[in-house]
Amino acid sequence: MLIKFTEAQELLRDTAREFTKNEVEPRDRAMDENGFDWDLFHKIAENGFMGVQIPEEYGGGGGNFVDGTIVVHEIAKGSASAATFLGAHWLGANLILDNGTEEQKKKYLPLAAQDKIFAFGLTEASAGSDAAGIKSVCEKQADGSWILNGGKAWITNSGIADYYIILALTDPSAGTHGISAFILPKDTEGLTVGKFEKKMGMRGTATCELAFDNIHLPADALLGQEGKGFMMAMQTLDIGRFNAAAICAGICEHAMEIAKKYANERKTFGKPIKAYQGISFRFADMVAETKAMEFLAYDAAYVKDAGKRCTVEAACAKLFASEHGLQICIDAQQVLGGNGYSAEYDVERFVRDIRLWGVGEGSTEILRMVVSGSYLNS
Ligand code: COS
Repeated sequence: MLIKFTEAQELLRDTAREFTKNEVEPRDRAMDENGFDWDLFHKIAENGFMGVQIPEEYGGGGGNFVDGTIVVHEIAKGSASAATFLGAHWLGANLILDNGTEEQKKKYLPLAAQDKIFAFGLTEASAGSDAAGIKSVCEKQADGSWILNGGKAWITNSGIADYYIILALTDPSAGTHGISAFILPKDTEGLTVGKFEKKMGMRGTATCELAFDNIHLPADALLGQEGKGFMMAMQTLDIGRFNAAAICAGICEHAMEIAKKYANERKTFGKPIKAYQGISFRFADMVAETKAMEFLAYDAAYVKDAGKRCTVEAACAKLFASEHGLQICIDAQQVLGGNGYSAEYDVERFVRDIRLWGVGEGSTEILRMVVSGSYLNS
Protein backbone atom coordinates (compact mmCIF):
# COMPACT_ATOMS: atom_id res chain seq x y z
CA MET A 1 0.00 0.00 0.00
CA LEU A 2 1.28 3.49 -0.84
CA ILE A 3 -0.31 4.89 2.25
CA LYS A 4 1.78 3.77 5.20
CA PHE A 5 0.13 3.23 8.55
CA THR A 6 2.05 4.20 11.68
CA GLU A 7 2.86 1.48 14.21
CA ALA A 8 -0.02 2.71 16.37
CA GLN A 9 -2.38 2.45 13.39
CA GLU A 10 -1.22 -1.09 12.63
CA LEU A 11 -1.94 -1.98 16.24
CA LEU A 12 -5.39 -0.34 16.02
CA ARG A 13 -6.09 -2.27 12.79
CA ASP A 14 -5.04 -5.57 14.38
CA THR A 15 -7.13 -4.88 17.49
CA ALA A 16 -10.20 -3.98 15.42
CA ARG A 17 -9.62 -7.04 13.20
CA GLU A 18 -9.41 -9.38 16.18
CA PHE A 19 -12.50 -7.81 17.77
CA THR A 20 -14.37 -8.20 14.49
CA LYS A 21 -13.49 -11.89 14.15
CA ASN A 22 -14.44 -12.71 17.73
CA GLU A 23 -17.36 -10.43 18.49
CA VAL A 24 -18.78 -8.81 15.36
CA GLU A 25 -18.85 -11.35 12.55
CA PRO A 26 -20.56 -14.12 14.57
CA ARG A 27 -23.53 -11.79 15.27
CA ASP A 28 -24.15 -10.26 11.86
CA ARG A 29 -26.61 -12.82 10.57
CA ALA A 30 -28.74 -12.51 13.72
CA MET A 31 -28.63 -8.71 13.45
CA ASP A 32 -30.01 -9.02 9.93
CA GLU A 33 -32.96 -10.90 11.42
CA ASN A 34 -33.43 -9.13 14.76
CA GLY A 35 -32.11 -5.60 14.30
CA PHE A 36 -29.68 -3.57 16.41
CA ASP A 37 -27.64 -5.69 18.83
CA TRP A 38 -27.36 -3.94 22.21
CA ASP A 39 -24.97 -6.51 23.56
CA LEU A 40 -22.55 -5.92 20.68
CA PHE A 41 -22.94 -2.18 21.16
CA HIS A 42 -21.82 -2.52 24.81
CA LYS A 43 -18.78 -4.47 23.67
CA ILE A 44 -17.97 -1.83 21.04
CA ALA A 45 -18.16 0.82 23.77
CA GLU A 46 -16.13 -1.23 26.29
CA ASN A 47 -13.39 -1.64 23.69
CA GLY A 48 -13.11 2.12 23.18
CA PHE A 49 -14.31 2.25 19.57
CA MET A 50 -17.03 4.87 20.22
CA GLY A 51 -14.45 7.57 20.87
CA VAL A 52 -11.59 6.60 18.57
CA GLN A 53 -11.45 10.09 17.03
CA ILE A 54 -12.29 12.07 20.15
CA PRO A 55 -9.28 13.81 21.74
CA GLU A 56 -7.90 12.26 24.92
CA GLU A 57 -8.71 15.41 26.91
CA TYR A 58 -12.41 14.62 26.33
CA GLY A 59 -12.03 10.95 27.21
CA GLY A 60 -11.52 9.56 23.70
CA GLY A 61 -8.75 7.66 21.99
CA GLY A 62 -7.14 10.75 20.48
CA GLY A 63 -7.07 9.31 16.97
CA ASN A 64 -7.34 11.04 13.61
CA PHE A 65 -9.62 10.42 10.61
CA VAL A 66 -7.41 7.67 9.21
CA ASP A 67 -7.76 5.88 12.55
CA GLY A 68 -11.55 6.09 12.27
CA THR A 69 -11.44 4.80 8.71
CA ILE A 70 -9.28 1.87 9.82
CA VAL A 71 -11.86 0.94 12.47
CA VAL A 72 -14.95 1.04 10.22
CA HIS A 73 -13.05 -0.73 7.43
CA GLU A 74 -12.13 -3.60 9.76
CA ILE A 75 -15.52 -3.82 11.47
CA ALA A 76 -17.29 -3.88 8.08
CA LYS A 77 -15.41 -7.12 7.33
CA GLY A 78 -17.63 -8.67 10.01
CA SER A 79 -20.75 -6.54 9.86
CA ALA A 80 -21.69 -3.69 7.55
CA SER A 81 -24.40 -2.71 10.02
CA ALA A 82 -22.05 -2.45 13.01
CA ALA A 83 -19.61 -0.31 10.99
CA THR A 84 -22.43 1.90 9.72
CA PHE A 85 -23.78 2.38 13.26
CA LEU A 86 -20.34 3.57 14.36
CA GLY A 87 -19.89 5.87 11.35
CA ALA A 88 -23.28 7.50 12.04
CA HIS A 89 -22.39 7.98 15.73
CA TRP A 90 -19.19 9.72 14.68
CA LEU A 91 -21.06 12.07 12.32
CA GLY A 92 -22.92 13.46 15.33
CA ALA A 93 -19.90 13.50 17.65
CA ASN A 94 -17.65 15.11 14.99
CA LEU A 95 -20.08 17.98 14.57
CA ILE A 96 -19.63 18.78 18.26
CA LEU A 97 -15.86 18.31 18.13
CA ASP A 98 -15.48 20.62 15.12
CA ASN A 99 -18.08 23.26 15.99
CA GLY A 100 -18.95 23.07 19.68
CA THR A 101 -18.10 25.61 22.34
CA GLU A 102 -15.62 24.43 24.98
CA GLU A 103 -18.58 23.90 27.32
CA GLN A 104 -20.43 21.75 24.78
CA LYS A 105 -17.30 19.70 24.07
CA LYS A 106 -16.71 19.10 27.78
CA LYS A 107 -20.33 18.12 28.29
CA TYR A 108 -20.98 15.87 25.28
CA LEU A 109 -17.71 14.43 23.99
CA PRO A 110 -16.92 12.31 27.07
CA LEU A 111 -20.44 10.86 26.74
CA ALA A 112 -19.91 10.12 23.03
CA ALA A 113 -16.55 8.50 23.82
CA GLN A 114 -18.14 6.25 26.45
CA ASP A 115 -21.52 4.75 25.74
CA LYS A 116 -23.97 7.43 24.66
CA ILE A 117 -25.09 7.11 21.06
CA PHE A 118 -25.18 10.13 18.75
CA ALA A 119 -27.00 10.60 15.45
CA PHE A 120 -26.87 13.20 12.68
CA GLY A 121 -30.27 14.45 11.53
CA LEU A 122 -30.33 16.20 8.16
CA THR A 123 -32.62 14.24 5.81
CA GLU A 124 -36.39 14.72 5.80
CA ALA A 125 -39.15 12.80 4.06
CA SER A 126 -39.21 15.40 1.28
CA ALA A 127 -35.54 16.54 1.36
CA GLY A 128 -32.71 14.06 0.86
CA SER A 129 -30.44 14.93 -2.07
CA ASP A 130 -31.73 18.51 -1.98
CA ALA A 131 -30.43 18.92 1.55
CA ALA A 132 -31.08 22.67 1.61
CA GLY A 133 -34.77 21.93 1.00
CA ILE A 134 -35.43 20.85 4.60
CA LYS A 135 -38.60 22.17 6.23
CA SER A 136 -37.94 21.72 9.95
CA VAL A 137 -37.90 25.14 11.58
CA CYS A 138 -36.25 26.31 14.77
CA GLU A 139 -37.46 29.74 15.89
CA LYS A 140 -35.49 31.91 18.24
CA GLN A 141 -37.46 33.19 21.22
CA ALA A 142 -37.08 36.57 22.91
CA ASP A 143 -35.11 34.98 25.78
CA GLY A 144 -32.64 33.32 23.38
CA SER A 145 -34.17 29.83 23.64
CA TRP A 146 -35.56 27.95 20.60
CA ILE A 147 -38.76 26.22 19.48
CA LEU A 148 -38.26 23.31 17.05
CA ASN A 149 -41.00 21.97 14.77
CA GLY A 150 -40.91 19.54 11.86
CA GLY A 151 -39.42 16.10 11.50
CA LYS A 152 -36.68 13.90 10.06
CA ALA A 153 -36.54 10.62 8.15
CA TRP A 154 -33.90 7.99 7.37
CA ILE A 155 -31.67 9.02 10.26
CA THR A 156 -29.23 6.21 11.06
CA ASN A 157 -29.24 5.46 14.82
CA SER A 158 -32.65 7.11 15.28
CA GLY A 159 -34.69 5.33 17.93
CA ILE A 160 -31.53 4.19 19.74
CA ALA A 161 -29.61 7.47 19.97
CA ASP A 162 -29.20 9.41 23.20
CA TYR A 163 -28.47 12.66 21.35
CA TYR A 164 -29.44 13.95 17.90
CA ILE A 165 -27.72 16.77 16.03
CA ILE A 166 -30.64 18.27 14.14
CA LEU A 167 -30.40 20.64 11.18
CA ALA A 168 -33.28 23.12 10.93
CA LEU A 169 -34.16 26.40 9.26
CA THR A 170 -33.51 29.41 11.46
CA ASP A 171 -33.95 31.89 8.61
CA PRO A 172 -36.09 30.36 5.84
CA SER A 173 -35.36 33.30 3.53
CA ALA A 174 -31.56 32.79 3.59
CA GLY A 175 -31.25 29.48 1.69
CA THR A 176 -28.24 27.40 2.70
CA HIS A 177 -27.17 30.25 4.99
CA GLY A 178 -30.42 30.03 6.95
CA ILE A 179 -29.82 26.53 8.36
CA SER A 180 -28.46 25.90 11.88
CA ALA A 181 -27.60 22.85 13.97
CA PHE A 182 -29.03 21.93 17.38
CA ILE A 183 -28.28 19.33 20.03
CA LEU A 184 -31.44 17.42 20.90
CA PRO A 185 -31.43 14.89 23.78
CA LYS A 186 -33.66 11.86 23.25
CA ASP A 187 -35.93 12.45 26.26
CA THR A 188 -36.90 16.01 25.28
CA GLU A 189 -40.63 16.71 25.49
CA GLY A 190 -42.20 16.98 22.03
CA LEU A 191 -39.84 14.47 20.36
CA THR A 192 -41.63 11.42 18.96
CA VAL A 193 -39.78 8.47 17.53
CA GLY A 194 -41.87 6.83 14.81
CA LYS A 195 -41.85 3.35 13.37
CA PHE A 196 -38.63 1.54 12.52
CA GLU A 197 -38.15 1.30 8.76
CA LYS A 198 -38.26 -2.16 7.20
CA LYS A 199 -35.17 -2.05 5.04
CA MET A 200 -33.68 -4.15 2.25
CA GLY A 201 -30.36 -4.36 4.10
CA MET A 202 -28.33 -2.83 6.93
CA ARG A 203 -31.00 -4.28 9.16
CA GLY A 204 -28.66 -4.23 12.15
CA THR A 205 -28.86 -0.43 12.14
CA ALA A 206 -31.86 1.45 13.51
CA THR A 207 -33.68 3.87 11.21
CA CYS A 208 -36.89 5.66 12.23
CA GLU A 209 -38.92 8.77 11.59
CA LEU A 210 -38.59 11.60 14.09
CA ALA A 211 -41.32 14.19 14.72
CA PHE A 212 -40.75 17.51 16.50
CA ASP A 213 -43.78 19.14 18.07
CA ASN A 214 -43.04 22.52 19.67
CA ILE A 215 -39.82 21.28 21.21
CA HIS A 216 -38.38 23.85 23.58
CA LEU A 217 -34.59 23.95 23.41
CA PRO A 218 -32.33 26.11 25.59
CA ALA A 219 -30.14 28.79 24.00
CA ASP A 220 -27.06 26.59 24.36
CA ALA A 221 -28.62 23.82 22.25
CA LEU A 222 -27.40 25.78 19.20
CA LEU A 223 -24.27 24.09 17.82
CA GLY A 224 -21.85 26.30 15.92
CA GLN A 225 -22.82 29.65 14.51
CA GLU A 226 -26.38 30.44 13.56
CA GLY A 227 -26.73 30.03 9.76
CA LYS A 228 -23.65 27.82 9.42
CA GLY A 229 -25.45 24.50 9.83
CA PHE A 230 -25.56 23.58 6.13
CA MET A 231 -21.83 24.05 5.68
CA MET A 232 -21.14 22.11 8.90
CA ALA A 233 -23.38 19.29 7.66
CA MET A 234 -21.61 19.17 4.28
CA GLN A 235 -18.20 19.04 5.96
CA THR A 236 -19.43 16.20 8.15
CA LEU A 237 -20.82 14.34 5.14
CA ASP A 238 -17.35 14.45 3.55
CA ILE A 239 -16.14 12.36 6.50
CA GLY A 240 -19.18 10.08 6.26
CA ARG A 241 -18.48 9.50 2.58
CA PHE A 242 -14.89 8.30 2.87
CA ASN A 243 -15.87 6.11 5.80
CA ALA A 244 -18.70 4.70 3.66
CA ALA A 245 -16.14 3.87 0.96
CA ALA A 246 -14.02 2.03 3.53
CA ILE A 247 -17.12 0.16 4.72
CA CYS A 248 -17.78 -0.92 1.11
CA ALA A 249 -14.19 -2.19 0.85
CA GLY A 250 -14.66 -4.16 4.09
CA ILE A 251 -17.92 -5.73 2.87
CA CYS A 252 -16.25 -6.71 -0.42
CA GLU A 253 -13.28 -8.29 1.32
CA HIS A 254 -15.67 -10.40 3.38
CA ALA A 255 -17.64 -11.43 0.27
CA MET A 256 -14.44 -12.32 -1.61
CA GLU A 257 -13.14 -14.42 1.28
CA ILE A 258 -16.31 -16.52 1.27
CA ALA A 259 -16.25 -16.80 -2.54
CA LYS A 260 -12.55 -17.77 -2.51
CA LYS A 261 -13.13 -20.61 -0.04
CA TYR A 262 -16.02 -21.83 -2.18
CA ALA A 263 -14.01 -21.57 -5.42
CA ASN A 264 -11.30 -23.73 -3.86
CA GLU A 265 -13.66 -26.38 -2.52
CA ARG A 266 -16.40 -26.64 -5.11
CA LYS A 267 -15.65 -28.99 -8.01
CA THR A 268 -17.33 -29.20 -11.40
CA PHE A 269 -16.29 -31.49 -14.23
CA GLY A 270 -13.51 -32.88 -12.00
CA LYS A 271 -11.79 -29.58 -11.14
CA PRO A 272 -12.19 -26.90 -8.47
CA ILE A 273 -14.13 -24.05 -10.05
CA LYS A 274 -11.23 -21.65 -9.47
CA ALA A 275 -9.45 -23.50 -12.31
CA TYR A 276 -11.85 -21.94 -14.80
CA GLN A 277 -10.90 -18.57 -16.16
CA GLY A 278 -14.54 -17.47 -16.00
CA ILE A 279 -14.15 -17.66 -12.23
CA SER A 280 -10.48 -16.76 -11.69
CA PHE A 281 -10.63 -13.60 -13.82
CA ARG A 282 -13.62 -12.45 -11.78
CA PHE A 283 -11.35 -12.59 -8.72
CA ALA A 284 -8.69 -10.54 -10.51
CA ASP A 285 -11.20 -7.73 -11.05
CA MET A 286 -12.58 -8.03 -7.53
CA VAL A 287 -9.11 -7.78 -5.98
CA ALA A 288 -8.03 -4.83 -8.15
CA GLU A 289 -11.23 -2.88 -7.56
CA THR A 290 -11.23 -3.48 -3.81
CA LYS A 291 -7.65 -2.20 -3.62
CA ALA A 292 -8.71 0.91 -5.50
CA MET A 293 -11.58 1.40 -3.01
CA GLU A 294 -9.14 1.25 -0.11
CA PHE A 295 -6.76 3.72 -1.76
CA LEU A 296 -9.52 6.22 -2.45
CA ALA A 297 -11.02 5.96 1.04
CA TYR A 298 -7.71 6.33 2.88
CA ASP A 299 -6.53 9.06 0.50
CA ALA A 300 -9.59 11.19 1.36
CA ALA A 301 -9.06 10.55 5.09
CA TYR A 302 -5.41 11.64 4.75
CA VAL A 303 -6.46 14.85 2.99
CA LYS A 304 -8.92 15.55 5.82
CA ASP A 305 -6.24 14.82 8.42
CA ALA A 306 -3.97 17.30 6.64
CA GLY A 307 -6.61 19.93 7.46
CA LYS A 308 -7.72 20.34 3.84
CA ARG A 309 -11.18 20.13 2.32
CA CYS A 310 -11.68 16.61 0.97
CA THR A 311 -15.08 16.99 -0.72
CA VAL A 312 -13.96 15.72 -4.14
CA GLU A 313 -11.73 12.96 -2.79
CA ALA A 314 -14.52 11.72 -0.51
CA ALA A 315 -17.10 11.89 -3.31
CA CYS A 316 -14.79 9.97 -5.70
CA ALA A 317 -14.15 7.35 -3.03
CA LYS A 318 -17.82 6.72 -2.28
CA LEU A 319 -18.93 6.90 -5.91
CA PHE A 320 -16.38 4.29 -6.96
CA ALA A 321 -16.86 2.08 -3.90
CA SER A 322 -20.66 2.00 -3.94
CA GLU A 323 -20.92 1.07 -7.63
CA HIS A 324 -17.98 -1.34 -7.87
CA GLY A 325 -18.72 -2.72 -4.41
CA LEU A 326 -22.24 -3.73 -5.37
CA GLN A 327 -20.94 -5.45 -8.50
CA ILE A 328 -18.23 -7.25 -6.50
CA CYS A 329 -20.81 -8.59 -4.04
CA ILE A 330 -22.99 -9.76 -6.95
CA ASP A 331 -19.93 -11.39 -8.59
CA ALA A 332 -19.00 -13.12 -5.33
CA GLN A 333 -22.60 -14.33 -5.10
CA GLN A 334 -22.34 -15.63 -8.68
CA VAL A 335 -19.24 -17.66 -7.78
CA LEU A 336 -21.38 -19.46 -5.21
CA GLY A 337 -24.01 -20.31 -7.82
CA GLY A 338 -27.35 -21.32 -6.30
CA ASN A 339 -25.81 -21.30 -2.82
CA GLY A 340 -25.14 -17.58 -3.23
CA TYR A 341 -28.89 -17.08 -3.19
CA SER A 342 -29.17 -18.74 0.22
CA ALA A 343 -28.88 -16.83 3.50
CA GLU A 344 -26.69 -19.69 4.76
CA TYR A 345 -23.75 -18.41 2.71
CA ASP A 346 -24.12 -14.79 3.83
CA VAL A 347 -23.19 -13.11 0.55
CA GLU A 348 -26.82 -12.36 -0.38
CA ARG A 349 -26.91 -10.23 2.80
CA PHE A 350 -23.84 -8.28 1.66
CA VAL A 351 -25.55 -7.52 -1.66
CA ARG A 352 -28.50 -6.09 0.29
CA ASP A 353 -26.27 -4.23 2.77
CA ILE A 354 -23.92 -2.59 0.28
CA ARG A 355 -26.85 -1.37 -1.81
CA LEU A 356 -27.41 1.33 0.84
CA TRP A 357 -24.31 3.18 -0.26
CA GLY A 358 -25.69 3.95 -3.70
CA VAL A 359 -28.29 6.16 -2.02
CA GLY A 360 -27.21 6.98 1.56
CA GLU A 361 -25.00 9.92 2.54
CA GLY A 362 -25.04 11.26 -1.01
CA SER A 363 -26.55 9.25 -3.86
CA THR A 364 -24.30 8.32 -6.79
CA GLU A 365 -26.08 11.05 -8.79
CA ILE A 366 -25.23 13.71 -6.19
CA LEU A 367 -21.64 12.49 -6.01
CA ARG A 368 -21.37 12.72 -9.81
CA MET A 369 -22.64 16.31 -9.54
CA VAL A 370 -20.00 17.09 -6.92
CA VAL A 371 -17.10 15.52 -8.84
CA SER A 372 -18.05 16.72 -12.33
CA GLY A 373 -18.88 20.21 -11.04
CA SER A 374 -15.50 20.49 -9.37
CA TYR A 375 -13.60 19.15 -12.42
CA LEU A 376 -15.42 20.99 -15.18
CA ASN A 377 -15.68 24.33 -13.44
CA SER A 378 -12.11 24.59 -12.15
N1 COS B 1 -17.56 21.55 2.72
C1 COS B 1 -17.63 22.84 3.06
N2 COS B 1 -18.53 23.70 2.53
C2 COS B 1 -19.41 23.19 1.65
C3 COS B 1 -19.41 21.85 1.25
C4 COS B 1 -18.42 21.01 1.83
N3 COS B 1 -18.36 19.72 1.50
N4 COS B 1 -20.39 21.65 0.35
C5 COS B 1 -21.00 22.83 0.17
N5 COS B 1 -20.40 23.77 0.97
C6 COS B 1 -20.74 25.18 1.06
C7 COS B 1 -20.54 25.86 -0.30
O1 COS B 1 -19.20 26.31 -0.45
C8 COS B 1 -21.52 27.00 -0.23
O2 COS B 1 -20.98 28.04 0.56
P1 COS B 1 -21.20 29.60 0.13
O3 COS B 1 -22.67 29.77 -0.09
O4 COS B 1 -20.69 30.35 1.31
O5 COS B 1 -20.42 29.79 -1.12
C9 COS B 1 -22.69 26.40 0.55
O6 COS B 1 -22.15 25.31 1.33
C10 COS B 1 -23.81 25.89 -0.33
O7 COS B 1 -23.26 24.97 -1.23
P2 COS B 1 -23.95 24.62 -2.61
O8 COS B 1 -24.33 25.90 -3.31
O9 COS B 1 -23.10 23.66 -3.34
O10 COS B 1 -25.32 23.93 -2.10
P3 COS B 1 -26.45 23.17 -2.88
O11 COS B 1 -27.76 23.44 -2.24
O12 COS B 1 -26.31 23.41 -4.35
O13 COS B 1 -26.17 21.60 -2.56
C11 COS B 1 -25.23 19.44 -2.79
C12 COS B 1 -25.07 20.98 -2.89
C13 COS B 1 -26.19 18.86 -3.82
C14 COS B 1 -23.84 18.91 -3.06
C15 COS B 1 -25.71 19.07 -1.37
O14 COS B 1 -27.06 19.44 -1.18
C16 COS B 1 -25.57 17.59 -1.07
O15 COS B 1 -24.48 17.09 -0.79
N6 COS B 1 -26.70 16.88 -1.08
C17 COS B 1 -26.74 15.49 -0.67
C18 COS B 1 -27.01 15.44 0.78
C19 COS B 1 -26.76 14.08 1.32
O16 COS B 1 -25.69 13.50 1.20
N7 COS B 1 -27.78 13.56 1.97
C20 COS B 1 -27.69 12.30 2.60
C21 COS B 1 -28.26 12.44 3.94
S1 COS B 1 -27.20 12.49 5.22
S2 COS B 1 -27.33 10.69 5.84
